[in-house]
Amino acid sequence: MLKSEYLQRVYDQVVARDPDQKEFQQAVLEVLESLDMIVDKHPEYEANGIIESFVEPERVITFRVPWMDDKGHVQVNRGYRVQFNSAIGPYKGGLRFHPTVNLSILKFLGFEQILKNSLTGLPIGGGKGGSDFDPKGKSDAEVMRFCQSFMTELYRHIGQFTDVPAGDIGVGGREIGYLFGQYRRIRDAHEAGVLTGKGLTYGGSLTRTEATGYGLCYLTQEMLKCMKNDSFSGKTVVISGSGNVAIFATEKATQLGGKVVALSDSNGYIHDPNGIQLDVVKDIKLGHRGRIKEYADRVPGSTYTEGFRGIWSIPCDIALPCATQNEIDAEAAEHIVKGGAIAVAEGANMPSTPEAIQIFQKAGLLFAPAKAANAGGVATSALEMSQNSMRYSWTFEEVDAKLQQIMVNIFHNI
Ligand code: NDP
Ligand code: 2IT
Repeated sequence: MLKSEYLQRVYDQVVARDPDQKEFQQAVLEVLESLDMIVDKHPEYEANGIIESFVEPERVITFRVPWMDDKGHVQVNRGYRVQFNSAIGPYKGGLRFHPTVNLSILKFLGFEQILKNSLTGLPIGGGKGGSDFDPKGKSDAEVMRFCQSFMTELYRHIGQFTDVPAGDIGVGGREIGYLFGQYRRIRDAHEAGVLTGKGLTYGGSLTRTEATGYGLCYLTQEMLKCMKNDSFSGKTVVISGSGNVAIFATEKATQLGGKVVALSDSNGYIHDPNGIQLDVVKDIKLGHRGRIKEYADRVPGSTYTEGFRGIWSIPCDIALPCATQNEIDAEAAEHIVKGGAIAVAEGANMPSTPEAIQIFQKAGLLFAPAKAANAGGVATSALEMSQNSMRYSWTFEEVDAKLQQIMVNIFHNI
């Protein structure tokens, strides 16, 4: 129960309107619980219906995405764009291609994106989109045909001043390339600022690929320094996932002196007590889109265990969940606390359940929530938009320095 009768009424309406949207309800409740501490001092919120507006997307678009597979069969997926809030800039947020995608997931992501984007200090509103299309096991040609069909519907709703999508789970450089190519053909214009995460040869920004994982470590580093006069140096780090965020979090945590001992995918996790060899992981994941299991076959002394939740039973000093929502439940959180961790920082969006967060807070761990900790990706997307507007490219070092400063600022703001 919320203390504020106003906030409780807003929350009850969210639940009544969309009773099946559990992830969205979870994300809204988290924010309303924070607002509960201050809302009484702001009668103007209720007087102007501010919170009611805040929890309702400005626009939700759903569309059919037919595409032809390699056998010549027509497949039909569902596409979405949730344009949540454009108060401070064009809608900005990634596209997720994963079979679990539905409106509840995309509304929770779009809702969190509003706050995350505003924390970056850059002029970007919040949105999210995607499809229940599963890129796993599809050929490049199938992914291309899917992306072209997806953009054939999406193009009319986006634009550099309207809505600027990017990547998320299942959407990386390959997909953004196919999407951008189709947008350019339809519009007959090279409007680079319509998508971010682009390739470097056609308007992408250096450091965007690394930005979410690097930014997560920059914020964690500042948190360790300011709250515990400590650092990554000599710390054992467990990172879940083995995609874009996890790989570059591993790279930066290692550069900062940490030892990353575990990574995972949706099937299971690897444990390498000697420290993960990132060149092997990159070869598996970025080289041929393989499974993380392969690492244990290639690196002596490492092991693979089926089931992705088990990764949290490995003792660590710093836990960086970088896979997906609700991956850390109460049981996993208990393991993290018992393992002696001092900090948890969320690279994924909403990876900790409410019960897990309570356990971290009770145990006195440092906890950096996703809206702050993983904002480096979208912040660098906004820097990509700046460069596109200027028709200019900054060096890796210039973008990286701006990213570091943004993450330090975010830490001090929260
Ligand atoms: P990728 O698609 O590159 O990698 C996702 C990783 O998470 C894979 O290892 C995947 O395993 C695993 N994973 C995905 N879904 C599940 C699931 N349901 N259960 C268990 N494991 C799963 O995505 P990203 O690295 O880009 O995204 C990871 C997280 O970070 C997401 O929460 C995303 O929203 C968030 N994020 C991403 C940003 C970005 O810039 N890319 C920015 C900010 C946040 P498998 O290969 O088996 O599916
Ligand atoms: O969750 C996120 O912040 C992202 N997937 C990145 C969004 C973006 O527009 O760069």
